[in-house]
Amino acid sequence: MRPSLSITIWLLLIRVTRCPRPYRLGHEHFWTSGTDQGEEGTFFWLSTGRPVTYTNWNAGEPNNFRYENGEEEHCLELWNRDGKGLKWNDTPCSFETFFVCEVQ
Ligand SMILES: [Ca+2]
Ligand SMILES: [Ca+2]
Repeated sequence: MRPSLSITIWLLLIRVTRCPRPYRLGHEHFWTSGTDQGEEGTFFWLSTGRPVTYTNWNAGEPNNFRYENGEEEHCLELWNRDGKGLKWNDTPCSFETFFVCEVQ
């Protein structure tokens, strides 16, 4: 059973407010819905099915890094890699981090 949006946001806020790291959001990594799982190097938004047209990659990204277990990077995250702000990185889809909610 999936939690409702209000419960999901509430759980996110609890997690965010309990973490003392930079941004006071608890972490330096945040998921977006971007992925290139369909075709390597061609990113689209899972949330809309539309292609990614604007980009804001960290230097050297996307690099589709391959890990020892064979996993490659196919999911798009925001990453404050150099402490200068959140930019994009492709990372393993199994990576556990925070997500961002869009409220309309
Ligand atoms: Ca990839
Ligand atoms: Ca990467």
